[in-house]
Amino acid sequence: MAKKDNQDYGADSIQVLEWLEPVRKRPWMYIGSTDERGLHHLVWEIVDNSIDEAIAGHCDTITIVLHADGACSVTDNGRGIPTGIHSKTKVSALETTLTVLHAGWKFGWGWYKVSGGLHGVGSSVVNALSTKMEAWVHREGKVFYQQYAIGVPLENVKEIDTTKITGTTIKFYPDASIFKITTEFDYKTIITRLRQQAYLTKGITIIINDERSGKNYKFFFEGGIKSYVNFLNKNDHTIGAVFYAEKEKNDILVEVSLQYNREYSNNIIPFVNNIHTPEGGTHITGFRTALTRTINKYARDKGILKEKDQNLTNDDVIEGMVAVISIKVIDPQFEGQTKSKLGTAEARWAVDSVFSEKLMEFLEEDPKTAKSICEKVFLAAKARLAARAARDTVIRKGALEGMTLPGKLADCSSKDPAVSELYIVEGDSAGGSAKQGRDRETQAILPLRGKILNTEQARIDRIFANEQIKNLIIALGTSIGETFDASRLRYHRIVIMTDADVDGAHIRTLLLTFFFRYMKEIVDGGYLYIAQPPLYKLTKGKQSWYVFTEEEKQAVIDEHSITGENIQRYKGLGEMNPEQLWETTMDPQARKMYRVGIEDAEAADEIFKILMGGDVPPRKRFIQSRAKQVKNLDV
Ligand code: 0RA
Repeated sequence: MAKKDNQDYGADSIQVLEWLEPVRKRPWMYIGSTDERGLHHLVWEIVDNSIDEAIAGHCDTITIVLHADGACSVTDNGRGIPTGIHSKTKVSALETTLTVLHAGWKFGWGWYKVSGGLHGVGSSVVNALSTKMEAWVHREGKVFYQQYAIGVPLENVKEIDTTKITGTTIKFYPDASIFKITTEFDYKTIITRLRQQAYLTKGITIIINDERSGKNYKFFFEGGIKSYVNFLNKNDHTIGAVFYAEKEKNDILVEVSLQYNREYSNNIIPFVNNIHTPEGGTHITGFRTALTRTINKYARDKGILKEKDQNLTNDDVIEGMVAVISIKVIDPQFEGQTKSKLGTAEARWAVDSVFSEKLMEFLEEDPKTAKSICEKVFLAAKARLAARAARDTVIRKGALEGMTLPGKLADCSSKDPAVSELYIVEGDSAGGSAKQGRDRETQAILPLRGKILNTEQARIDRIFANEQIKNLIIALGTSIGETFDASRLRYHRIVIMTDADVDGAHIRTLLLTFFFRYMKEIVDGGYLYIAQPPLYKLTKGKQSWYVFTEEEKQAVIDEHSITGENIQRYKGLGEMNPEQLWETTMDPQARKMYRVGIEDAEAADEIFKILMGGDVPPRKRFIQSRAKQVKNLDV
């Protein structure tokens, strides 16, 4: 217990304020941003400390409460943050944790003390960005309590009660002057993240109570990442049993689970110390090489792959695979654009060794699954060879004709990709209006007739043979697949412009699927947009208004007392003349556009699969239950 009296806080506060100011002045340096994402980062920061306590084996239940007054609290049944005086800071360890920047790191608490996300800044930053924080620690038969305002303790740690349990509760109120966009926690965001964390920490129970809405959720997955693979595969026709292995090698704990399905895409999700690493890294390299080598070896040993046959490639063996790779490593090194790529060299060899050994055992012990997997990957290899031939034809054709641009394309005169825009327009008539209305210098128009191929269901060889897709690939200039080259992209703004009706939505989804599956770099690079044509034109005398939503329409009608006959509904882009199309949808000064991004690639993948996959019942269910959200996919 801190034995100081309250007067001492004068000196302490000054020390505290020294680091508080930079954190409050530049919060994004510590939590990435101050939008909704940054706000939720506060929750992850606090929850991750409890997860660390669970990974260390001292805690099995974590409860998150979203309070009606705007606070969030996180309770665990771990050992409780120590409350004794810390030798370095001369105040209690509890106070140190919550008021000294990077205290968790500096004092080396626990070797997995890295699950704190990629920022891993610690609880003190959450405290600094909260108007109020409170801590309760159950430990040594007592309940200790301390409260803080904007990172500064208001009093000493005090004993307020006796107790029979141990654990920690941290409650905080995000500061609205920092989180200007919103301070409201999103239930769904929190559920999604905590579900993932629950899968990654076998045997943990995570409870979320939303006192604002009365909703609550409880996660407990006995199987850990094996349950995760089952969950990810729930909408697909699976092939064979689920593989699962866990083993430690050279101080690196390796956990892998996988199962094949009948889809053509793969979904491989890697984690390091419970941190999602979308950019991959050494652990993924180890996984891929071990997978390819082991399956080739098995197929050769069993005589399925003949001497004359070529080896299966990595692409062949990952087609239709759902896998979760989770490793725990001391002091991981991260690299890459977003610091989400693992650089630790030892991880490659640990994953390779554990995974290849266990996978071979699995194939030997379950010959039925092994047979189904072999059939699946052989089919993939066959399709790859067919696709290569088809693609070579496309590329050769392009090359022979000097990369001749498709006749349907009305190109812009600028050759500078940075200012050039490609409008992909539904239908020839809207395409005609767009061609007339556009800015010829910077805007190119590619009309697409009818529905393009459903790329989720189609095999890659057939996709390349599709005329519409071929035109699009040639217009973009990047080529596709192994020869994809983002630096050859001819337009840095690619705008999907479809009607505001069901057919338009379908074509848009097809195009999005195509970009997600085959040109993900274009989405990741922020080059893909969706045009927003107006729904109505309202007129009164000489004045007119274009409105984009029903709400906007009502507001204008109310404000200007507009009558029925002065309301024009646009059913399709084709109904607008070139001037109107320019004014409302293409003029950079006036238009509305949404940039397509994948906040959550897995969620997008899921939606695409449900919407576009071969399995009808889940799609029907999805559309019926979430017709509203499907519309939001547009943004
Ligand atoms: C270091 C040492 C001990 C507990 C913790 C950290 C701890 C931290 C947090 C943060 C949230 N919940 C937590 N639970 C525990 C205790 C060491 C001991 O008792 O010997």
